[in-house]
Amino acid sequence: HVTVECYPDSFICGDNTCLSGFTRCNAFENCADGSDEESCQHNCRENEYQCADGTCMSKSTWCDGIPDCPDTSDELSTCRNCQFQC
Ligand SMILES: [Ca+2]
Ligand SMILES: [Ca+2]
Repeated sequence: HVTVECYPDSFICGDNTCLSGFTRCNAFENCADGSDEESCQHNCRENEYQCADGTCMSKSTWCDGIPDCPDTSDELSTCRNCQFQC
């Protein structure tokens, strides 16, 4: 297993991947196992992600190229999937 250097503010995924602290509870699964979003105080349903401002948005609106969150946080760099165009 690779030892990853973790900073004090890092979040460690269930698979020991180290992520920057800001990836935790940003309503996007950054860990391969999604553990960074598991113990968050989300009030959203299972099929929803949470915008940075707390608004719940359906996962289908995430990274679809159209800003749906009031703060457009559904279309930030966390959109790692090339769902439509790369
Ligand atoms: Ca996350
Ligand atoms: Ca969107």
